[in-house]
Amino acid sequence: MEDCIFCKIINGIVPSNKIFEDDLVFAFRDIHPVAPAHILIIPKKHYPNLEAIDATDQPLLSHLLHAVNLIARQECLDKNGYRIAINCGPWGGQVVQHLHMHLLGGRKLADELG
Ligand code: DGP
Repeated sequence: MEDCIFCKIINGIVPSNKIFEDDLVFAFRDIHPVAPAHILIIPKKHYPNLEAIDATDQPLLSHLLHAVNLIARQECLDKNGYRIAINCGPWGGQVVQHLHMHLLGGRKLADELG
């Protein structure tokens, strides 16, 4: 989508610190990290948020979670653990309107989610 910052990152129009890419998924470091490891994992296809996903997209969700596994191992987060968060909509704290997962790790995270 033409005015989406994450689509621009995928297309290389906006620079990013890319750490993983395959045919369906792109991952890069968050510009405002809240943990030593803070990685955004996004589908290359534009979906505004998780509510835009339907039953036909289930293979993509599975693919995104598999990418989490690969990235966690690549970034050495797999042993101590990490957290995945998906903010959805205004009350979920979503700011960028392109579906993304936050992968947080590198320190012990707080017990509370929000
Ligand atoms: P959310 O609140 O879930 O929509 O989180 C959006 C995240 O995206 C936020 O943690 C900051 C990050 N972000 C926004 N713009 C950019 C950017 O241009 N580059 C990078 N690397 N991250 C960005």
